[in-house]
Amino acid sequence: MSRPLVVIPTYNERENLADTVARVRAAVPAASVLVVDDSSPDGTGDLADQLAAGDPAVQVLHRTAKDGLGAAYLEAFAWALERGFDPIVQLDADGSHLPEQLPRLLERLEATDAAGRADLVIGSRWIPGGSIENWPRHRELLSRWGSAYARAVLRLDTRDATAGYRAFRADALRRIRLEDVHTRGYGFQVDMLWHAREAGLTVAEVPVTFVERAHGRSKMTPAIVVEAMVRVTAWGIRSLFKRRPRRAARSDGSSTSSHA
Ligand SMILES: Nc1nc2c(ncn2[C@@H]2O[C@H](COP(=O)(O)OP(=O)(O)OP(=O)(O)O)[C@@H](O)[C@H]2O)c(=O)[nH]1
Ligand SMILES: [Mg+2]
Repeated sequence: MSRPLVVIPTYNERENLADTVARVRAAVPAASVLVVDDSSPDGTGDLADQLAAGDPAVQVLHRTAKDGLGAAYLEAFAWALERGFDPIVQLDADGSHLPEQLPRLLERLEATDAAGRADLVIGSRWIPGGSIENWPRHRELLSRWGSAYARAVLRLDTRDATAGYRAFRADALRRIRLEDVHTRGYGFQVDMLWHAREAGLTVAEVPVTFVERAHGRSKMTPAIVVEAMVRVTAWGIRSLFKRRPRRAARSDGSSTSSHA
């Protein structure tokens, strides 16, 4: 893991992008940055091109239309894997994920000591030491409730199941069936976690401070929340059927149980 790539998806983040990219480069100078812009009307894509022109470690993927966070990340993952980057980090452009805390995620990903090897490290708000700053109460409740619901329905161990600050080993991303990840909005984070579990990956959490954006607007919409809820519920129902033990008759009259 010697070629870290930080993927920053953007939609109308002109006021935030330059600061976020500069802070990532300062926090982890070895890390390259890939900005994935969905043709932001505010010119974020042009700004990203200017940043790339001034720093060979910054590159830009321009997408033709706003197609959701999940679709942007999937294209970026394919791009990164093709080019041999490892590890691959997800980080919001809006300042909510502190670049200064990135070494914390990367160190945990590299640890092979008593803490155990992790395939995916999540920057978590909801474990001891994690926190939020200036987040409206309704957003905190939505996030906590969303995490609790996903944890219960999908039987996940992760405390912050909707967190978007993540670092993946490249080989772990290759083991996930990315072609089966279809969630466009923020449910993408849960979708990836669900597929990571299905792939047998080890997930670790480290505490982070999540800071409410100072500039620009959230892209969160009721449709995105509904998409996540409907999908999590459907996966939960599907997994109930999948996990039911199947009885297979043997010729000696006994039977075995297996889990799909
Ligand atoms: N490329 C791309 N990026 C997106 C899209 N939607 C959101 N983003 C980016 O994804 C990151 C997270 O989006 P935010 O709007 O901050 O969503 P959030 O952090 O869940 O919500 P807030 O707490 O309200 O900010 C930001 O960097 C956005 O610019 C999209 O459709 N395409
Ligand atoms: Mg945000």
